[in-house]
Amino acid sequence: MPTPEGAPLELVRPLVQQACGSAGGLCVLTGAGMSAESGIPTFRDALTGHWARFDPMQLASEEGFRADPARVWNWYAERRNGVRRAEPNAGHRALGDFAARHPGVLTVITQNVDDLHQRAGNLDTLRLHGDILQDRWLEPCPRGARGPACEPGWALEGEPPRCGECGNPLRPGVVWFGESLPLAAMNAAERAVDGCRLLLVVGTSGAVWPAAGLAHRARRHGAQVVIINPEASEIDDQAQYLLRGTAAQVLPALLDTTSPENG
Ligand code: BV8
Repeated sequence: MPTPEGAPLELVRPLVQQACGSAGGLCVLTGAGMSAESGIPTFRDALTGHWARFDPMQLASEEGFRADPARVWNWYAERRNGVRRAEPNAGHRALGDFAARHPGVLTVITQNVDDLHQRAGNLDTLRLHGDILQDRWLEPCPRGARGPACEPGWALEGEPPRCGECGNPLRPGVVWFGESLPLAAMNAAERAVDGCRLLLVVGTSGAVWPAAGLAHRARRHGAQVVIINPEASEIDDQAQYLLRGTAAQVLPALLDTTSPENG
């Protein structure tokens, strides 16, 4: 497959083969572009139609939620329905199949809040920005101080649903801008890129930190970095190879040829 910019696949396939030779040899960092061919708009494209008037950073922030809880709740409700309707694409499936053929070799790290990697078989995907299908209370549950906290499922209907006892609203279980990432996932992601031989960066603009810094970190630890994206990204300078194609096109072509015996 010709890649107008950067190396043809033929130059990158041997790197995948080499990475198959060691535990944790291959890391994949994905962004919204990974799910675009599953019909989930990328973060920048998520603002279509009614939402085009809003700034994503504003909607995906505690400040934005407090300013207009119903508006933010409904934006997430629309995105959730999109995730439930979506199916993993050939890119997700190639990663799931690879993990099955090469146990212990692959670590998938995602910025995405959908569950398509898990549905494609990568159940141990490290989720840096949370899960859009999970809810949690905005404030810590006051009951929690002296006993079991209220279950999010007990919330009374509403936009957003609220605790019938104290009015505490539910919020989506995602990481909003200005909020720190889940420590366990971020530490595991850093350990994974420190120890890998090859990092594939798929479908991210590289604009959001600290996730984007994982490419720099992998490079600093001697890994080869390959970017798969039809467009230029803000971290192209970290890559030895740029593959100008889509996730569902390039990942099967890159991964489906690797077999356990030639690992
Ligand atoms: C934090 C969940 C600590 C919510 C998300 C350092 C420098 C500058 C800024 C900062 C910095 N450190 C921190 C910041 C601030 C901020 C940040 O990065 N701002 C940027 C935007 C300037 N970071 C934070 O706030 C982070 N937290 O730092 O905490 C802290 C805590 C307290 C006080 C101080 C510090 C939290 C960041 C996480 C925010 N939550 N998501 C939700 O989804 O609603 S981020 C969200 O946006 C997504 O999860 C994703 O990560 C990101 C979007 O980026 P991409 O995934 O790359 O998607 P995008 O649409 O941009 O691009 C799509 C790409 O795909 C394109 O390149 C396109 O060409 C390509 N593509 C399209 N189709 C395809 C394709 N590729 C392949 N195949 C295709 N078919």
